[in-house]
Amino acid sequence: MKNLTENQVMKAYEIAKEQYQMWGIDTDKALEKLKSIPISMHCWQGDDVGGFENPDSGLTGGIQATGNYPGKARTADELRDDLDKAFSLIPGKHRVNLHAIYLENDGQKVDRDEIEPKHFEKWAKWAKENGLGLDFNPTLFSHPKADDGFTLSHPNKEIRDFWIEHCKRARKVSEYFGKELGTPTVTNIWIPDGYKDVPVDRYAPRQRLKDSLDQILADKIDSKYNLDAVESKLFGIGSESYVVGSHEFYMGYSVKNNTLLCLDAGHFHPTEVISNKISACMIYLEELLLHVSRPVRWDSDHVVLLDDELQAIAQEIVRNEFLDKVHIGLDFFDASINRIGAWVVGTRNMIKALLMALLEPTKTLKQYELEGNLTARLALLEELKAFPWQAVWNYYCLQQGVPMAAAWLEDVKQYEKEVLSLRK
Ligand code: RNT
Ligand code: ZN
Repeated sequence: MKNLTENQVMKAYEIAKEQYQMWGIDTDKALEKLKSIPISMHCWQGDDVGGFENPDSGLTGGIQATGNYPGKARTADELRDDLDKAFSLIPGKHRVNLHAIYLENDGQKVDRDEIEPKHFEKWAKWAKENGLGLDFNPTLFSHPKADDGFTLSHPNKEIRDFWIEHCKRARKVSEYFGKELGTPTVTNIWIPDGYKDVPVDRYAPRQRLKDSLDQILADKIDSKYNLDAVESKLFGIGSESYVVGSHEFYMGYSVKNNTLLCLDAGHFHPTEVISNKISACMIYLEELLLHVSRPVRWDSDHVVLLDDELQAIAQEIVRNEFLDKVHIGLDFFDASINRIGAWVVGTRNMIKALLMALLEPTKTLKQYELEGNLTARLALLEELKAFPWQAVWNYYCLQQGVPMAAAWLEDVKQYEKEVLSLRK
């Protein structure tokens, strides 16, 4: 594969820069801004949401990674190597989103209600060395105590208490990360709780969930170190008829308790989009967490494409100046392709979408809209689709020292040959 030369990229950038200037856009400023936006890259694309708690435990909780592409990470060291590789192909400085099942237990059995910061020391050390922030999730699935589909809303108090303890400890791990790394860790609670078939009592499980969350959040942690988020869902495999933690449930909970709300792109009806929810939620909430994902007919967690919805998500964040308030996390897991390739495609797409939004003459567009000049609004939005944002993107990659255009694919192929293919 032939790649662009530095000279070609510089020439194209100069022309693009002038073209954007005509609309009052400073491309250098846009790139300065872009550099400061962290994407929280989810570790679980690297091993199909397996984790290292127990090599034999399978993924449960109504989510599914399909495919058996060879070379998935089998240990935390391998996963960190793979993340390093992926980050070497992605421009900017970012974050890693961990789950509690990614602990390092040195061969000891450490149950979920026993996790401690010490089980995540290597992650913190690695993140510090690499200038990465960390985010965290208690894991309320893939465990015998979640096998009947209920955790924090379980009718049995003992089981609820087990999961409450797990979540409390997860927040302590987050606090530890936040202190170590000097950037707050977002702790996101997602539970699989729900019924396959039509329930009789929809209210009591929600009362129990509220009570459990209240207990978890009762331990106050400085927001310098930890921010709490709650993630809603519409349905899952095995919870088709009823999900306890629905959107209305968590929207109410987050507003009342001043937590973040997590909007996952795959957790709504197929024609609903989270891009249209951001501004509505931000009227009532201080901050949001996004799980940028791509549902294909269902909550399938495909690698995100640079499609209309991804661009709309980025536009909503940029146009409304929510960059400091909307935490951008990714959530997809495709086991049918090279997992590093999946990270690189999805994360680069998120960054591209943000770049396109930063290169928009938003002021002019808003002015047209206010004046009722909807023809001009439509015309300019359409013209922008053919603006040379990709010249700015290639220049950004050059500036950040990562491969331009599709050249990263060579690195992934090489890594597959030298590292991944040796994992049997
Ligand atoms: C599941 C949720 C949740 C998980 C991760 C692994 O439907 O989207 O965020 O994907 O926690
Ligand atoms: Zn999610």
